[in-house]
Amino acid sequence: MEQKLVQLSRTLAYALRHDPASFGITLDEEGWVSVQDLLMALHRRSAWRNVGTEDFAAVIAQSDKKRYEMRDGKIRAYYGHSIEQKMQREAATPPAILFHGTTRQATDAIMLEGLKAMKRQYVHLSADRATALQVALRRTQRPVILEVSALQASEHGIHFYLGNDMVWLADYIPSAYIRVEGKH
Ligand code: HQG
Repeated sequence: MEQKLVQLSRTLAYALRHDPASFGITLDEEGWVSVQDLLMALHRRSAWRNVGTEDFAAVIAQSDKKRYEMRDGKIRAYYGHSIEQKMQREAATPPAILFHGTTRQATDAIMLEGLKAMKRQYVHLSADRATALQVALRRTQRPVILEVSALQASEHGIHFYLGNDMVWLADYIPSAYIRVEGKH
């Protein structure tokens, strides 16, 4: 993806996940904002004076991950939010196993106190091992993959939510449902 689109994707993350107020926009309860409002907000910044809907579409089409969704004149982030106002996500029954890629240090804490959302609104889980590995490699060269007994946790009352088709969300996962799967 060309550098300008990488920068735009980062800017969208700030606007749609972390700090919409600094762009003068407000997200609705599911994280949506109108494309027109977002464009007007970006046009006030010199770097994005000429940005258009087609650039959002290019970010979405060319990214390695499905981070943003645009439809019916609105745009939102699928996951990753850290703002105080908690985004309502659709609850869903998860598959038997979900994965979480992390560091060795975090694993020690996670096996004691469970998986926490930390700075984000939700714990992020991966639908497959390869995706979890990618997530972990952002932080460490020695990833640990955790296997989460998601369906069982869900049957015991832990809520799971849809992010995109590779990312699942949860409020908190107790360590009883987590197994250290493999060290790479
Ligand atoms: C760890 C990226 C200590 C957790 C990725 C993780 C993902 C604990 C870190 C998405 C803990 C939080 C989210 C505990 C959890 N004690 N550490 N009890 N519980 N942790 O970035 O899952 O590229 O908020 O293991 O690909 O790494 O931005 O979560 O290491 O999909 O689109 O605390 O963000 O997507 O880190 O990543 P994060 P994450 P994007």
